[in-house]
Amino acid sequence: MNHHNQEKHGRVIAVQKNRFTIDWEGQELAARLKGSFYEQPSDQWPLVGDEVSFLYNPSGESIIRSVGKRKSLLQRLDPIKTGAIQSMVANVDDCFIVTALNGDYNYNRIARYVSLALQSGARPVIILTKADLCADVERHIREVETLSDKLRVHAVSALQGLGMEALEEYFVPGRTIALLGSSGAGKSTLINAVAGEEIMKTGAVRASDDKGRHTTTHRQLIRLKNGASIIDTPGMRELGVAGAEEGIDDTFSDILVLAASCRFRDCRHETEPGCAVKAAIMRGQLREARLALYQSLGAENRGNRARMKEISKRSKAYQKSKNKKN
Ligand SMILES: Nc1nc2c(ncn2[C@@H]2O[C@H](COP(=O)(O)OP(=O)(O)OP(=O)(O)O)[C@@H](O)[C@H]2O)c(=O)[nH]1
Ligand SMILES: [Mg+2]
Repeated sequence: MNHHNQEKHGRVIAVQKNRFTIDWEGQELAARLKGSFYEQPSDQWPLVGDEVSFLYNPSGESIIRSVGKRKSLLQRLDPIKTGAIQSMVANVDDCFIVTALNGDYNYNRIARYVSLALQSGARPVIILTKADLCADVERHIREVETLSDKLRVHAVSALQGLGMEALEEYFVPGRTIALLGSSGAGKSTLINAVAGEEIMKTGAVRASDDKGRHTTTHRQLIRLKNGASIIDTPGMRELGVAGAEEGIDDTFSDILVLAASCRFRDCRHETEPGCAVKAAIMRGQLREARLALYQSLGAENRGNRARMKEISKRSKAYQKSKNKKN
């Protein structure tokens, strides 16, 4: 059969600069982008997890022609370019937020991940790893559960095979699970345990602060034998929230419900009279720290949005002045 110049559909499993790897019916194909992609901003380029249509080339690189509609899209503040949003992965069903039960554990950081996961359209699932290193696993589970009623929380030890059965319900045919977390949290180790073989390289953490050494260097989609897909990602140093209003509101929906009863619609829950949020804190129904966390994430998100607007205004003005000269 002649496969030349036939449009096919596949899924992007790896991206390295402008070279793409596509899974097409179980085969891995090297691909590059059709030229017109280079006239678009690079955030329109295919991501790991994207469904793409491409021209099949059996003897060289296939050509990606278009990207399918995304059912979810995980984004964060770009850690390198100030004021830009970076897209990470597409079409994720379950976002595993992987945190180790050692020095890596940080409640406020988990709140950031949850806000971004809810914003993306994926379901956030907290995976507390290295349960074998922690004496009070139950307390941590209960603490994380207070973050949002939209969360599922599991504690596991991938090394000792503890609690892993509870994850089986996620790895079903056709579903995509992405693992996010800091370097050394145990993402790749978890993938190896689920796959039952050494697919990903893993690396020891620094004894002084439990931090990893960035062993995984690029995002990669792995197809498990049972038909589920799992995406490994490099550990993140920072996770800035931007464009995540709804995700933050979703995470702290209890505060929004309370705020609906404030006397003033624009109540900032500071010193206004008739503030239902402050009243809930007085009654012991809402923790002050939770309100503070909600407000600081919201402020960071708004600050980044304002900065993005400013940058886009400046770059438009620059383009205009350049066009005038030409
Ligand atoms: N004690 C214990 N150690 C674990 C567990 N899971 C992973 N580790 C160890 O933690 C270290 C880091 O694991 P990785 O899987 O490489 O971590 P990662 O999240 O993929 O890190 P990056 O690729 O750098 O983002 C390795 O030495 C693992 O053996 C666990 O359940 N218990
Ligand atoms: Mg890794």
